Amino acid sequence: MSTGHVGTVELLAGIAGVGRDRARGGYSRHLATPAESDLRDWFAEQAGRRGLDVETDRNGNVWAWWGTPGPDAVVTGSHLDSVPGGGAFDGPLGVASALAAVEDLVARGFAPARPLAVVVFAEEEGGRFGVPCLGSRLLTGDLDADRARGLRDADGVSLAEALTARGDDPSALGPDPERLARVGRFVELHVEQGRALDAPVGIGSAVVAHGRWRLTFTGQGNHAGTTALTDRRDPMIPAAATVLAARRAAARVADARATVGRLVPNPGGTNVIASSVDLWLDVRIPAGEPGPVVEDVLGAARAAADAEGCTVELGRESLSPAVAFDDALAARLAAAVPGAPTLATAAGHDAGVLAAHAPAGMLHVRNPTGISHAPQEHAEDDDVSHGARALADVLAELAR
Ligand code: HGY
Ligand code: MN
Ligand code: MN
Repeated sequence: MSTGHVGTVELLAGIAGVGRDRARGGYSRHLATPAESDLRDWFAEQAGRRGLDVETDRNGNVWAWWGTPGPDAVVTGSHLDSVPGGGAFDGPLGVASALAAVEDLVARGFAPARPLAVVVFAEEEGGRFGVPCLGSRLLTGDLDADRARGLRDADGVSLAEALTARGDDPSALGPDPERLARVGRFVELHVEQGRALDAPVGIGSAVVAHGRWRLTFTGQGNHAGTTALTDRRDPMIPAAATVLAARRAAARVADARATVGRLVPNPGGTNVIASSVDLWLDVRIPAGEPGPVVEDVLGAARAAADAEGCTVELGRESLSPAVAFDDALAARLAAAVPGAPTLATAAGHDAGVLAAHAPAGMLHVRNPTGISHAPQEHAEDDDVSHGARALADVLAELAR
């Protein structure tokens, strides 16, 4: 057990140097990389210092138990991986706050009446293998293990190969109903990722429907100088049209968001007409489903591809239905955190995956910049400490 109370701010400072991305700025902390390995080691050490028993499940999620693992457990936690060039708080704030909350409860002399655990879910962002909430979806069975094993990163390395390289057994991936059955309630604390929260802490009410689609445009690779415009089948042209079509399609639906943040030409030479271009479409719909917006974008993509003599293929990488968090749990969170406003989020979370399997809820901590998935993501020390105390109060309420 640690001697002094190490709060969330200090815990986050302890990992501030892990996974920095000098090229992009911010952090790039992805599954089965040295940065993630360092973060898992950090978590195991900090959890052990607080008297928690640490175990890693078949899907690479790390669980730190206060008491014997068992049914009706109160579970909190988040993720430690990031998007490429991400901020310091998305994920780690929830994990560090959970560790600080446990220490706070110990300092208060609290003894949980039921098992309590802090969990770190693997690859929540899908930053390396493309499917968000990889660890929690494998745990719940919402992601097929064979499909997961075959996911490939930007270098063509499969998840199975990456796990094998770090000494894990990819054949173990798959649903873990016994472990999932232990989760009585799950509460995730997370930095707010927009401008919706003007109080230190808010209570999550919902996660909007969202999904990711991959479009592959294929044309004819050729020389940028010797190929006349009339002889070209340049896949970059319909790809560019699709980026603009995504914005137009979203603008036609109330509060919808459609984004192309990743576009990869092949082979990617400055003096080379691409032979193919992959782009990824991220769609978020506060009311309804992403389908109509995706169809709108696909129609524009197909027309632009035809006009350029190219083909286009669409593949869905992930689809997360809208989630409304458990009302009874939200009411208990509100009682434990008096005066906290409630807010929905257009960001996906492991809590959204767990919500279909056990009562789940969220606490959000104010982000004064309103920016996330970028180095400017921020939370003030006072709000961070306020969030950790609120989480401790919530855990005391749920585990009493
Ligand atoms: O993409 C998201 O909404 C989350 O940050 N994974
Ligand atoms: Mn994120
Ligand atoms: Mn997150």
